[in-house]
Amino acid sequence: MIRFIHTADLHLDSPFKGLKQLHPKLYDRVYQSTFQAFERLVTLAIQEAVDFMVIAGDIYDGDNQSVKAQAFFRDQMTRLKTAQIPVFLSHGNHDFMDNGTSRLQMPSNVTVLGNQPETHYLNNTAITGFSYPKRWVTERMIDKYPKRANTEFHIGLLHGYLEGSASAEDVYAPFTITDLLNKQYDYWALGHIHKRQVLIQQPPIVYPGNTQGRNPNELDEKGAFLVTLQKGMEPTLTFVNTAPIWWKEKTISLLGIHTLDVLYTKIAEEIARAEKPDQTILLSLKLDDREALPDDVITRIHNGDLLAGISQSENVYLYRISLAPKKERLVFSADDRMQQSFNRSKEHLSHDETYRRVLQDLFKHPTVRTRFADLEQDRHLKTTILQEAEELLLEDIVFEEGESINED
Ligand SMILES: [Mn+2]
Repeated sequence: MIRFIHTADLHLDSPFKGLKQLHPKLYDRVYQSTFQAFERLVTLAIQEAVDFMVIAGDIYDGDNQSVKAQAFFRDQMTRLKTAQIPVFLSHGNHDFMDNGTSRLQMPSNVTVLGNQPETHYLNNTAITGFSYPKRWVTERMIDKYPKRANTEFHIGLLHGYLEGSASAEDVYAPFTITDLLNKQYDYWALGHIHKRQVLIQQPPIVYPGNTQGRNPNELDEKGAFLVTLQKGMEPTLTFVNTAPIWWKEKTISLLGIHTLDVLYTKIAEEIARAEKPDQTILLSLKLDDREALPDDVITRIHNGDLLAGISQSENVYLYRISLAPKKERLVFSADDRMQQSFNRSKEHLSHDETYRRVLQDLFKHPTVRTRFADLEQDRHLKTTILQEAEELLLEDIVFEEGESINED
């Protein structure tokens, strides 16, 4: 049996440039967050006495890694060394390997993978991976990975892009799930895409996501995986939240609210509700169903007066209040029949038969058929697709207040 930590995309010393307008005390907390997240993870590794740690790229945020970040990272590696925990790491597109003259030497428990896929051994485990020698590694590095070693376990480290995924990250060292499965390793420790995803359960193919969200678009819980592999047993993946700062977005309904006073109380309640132990929450509130709100209150939301006047709590900082478009009224008030035909189409599409027909290309795709056999039956997926389709359509046919629907 082996137990290890899989992490990636630490982005130490991210500058959080866009947040300089925050109160200095809060900005400092945000700035320290990438460091603190990793420190928490190292503490956990020591407490859990794991066998080793793997880091799949983007340890540092910048090309020229700050001395501060390197010194911090070395201190953390030394803590692991004292606890006799080896570390295998690769550099990614953000922190690719330069000629080494500007680097601090890591302690002896740390193995830095070279520029071509190479395999290292630790007791019964083989670990294969490579570091980026430059920012742009666009070739299919996966083709250079060896087949499974003759050890009890084989782990692949790969900082790269899953082909076909709709991620914002750039296409570096692309691969497909089939490529990975063909190598017959026991675990794929991926990095690069910041959204946490377990692509396959067995053998686990995993993006752990970054350890700390870096902007308001990185909303999911951030952390790393504690992994146990044992022959003949299901692998165990335990997600550990490491982020001291959590970007959150919440939509609240204002049905029936028509005074500033009630609205203010409602927002204060949401702030109190968002409190979490050991975390600072950066909260964005989206107000839906605001039809009953009078115009003067709307104006105070638009011009920032309300946000500026909210009393912030110690651990929850509300940084944005936005209004959802008044879609239903705006779009359909002009024409009743439009609403009716929209609803009819929606209902039509939600029939199982129609839904399957529309999506048959996806469901019949060979990769989908073999890897996600139940996709067609997945009710949750269907609900999500229908909801998102509706939102996208409404988004497109909405028009601004005061604008005429019959443009001529
Ligand atoms: Mn990254």
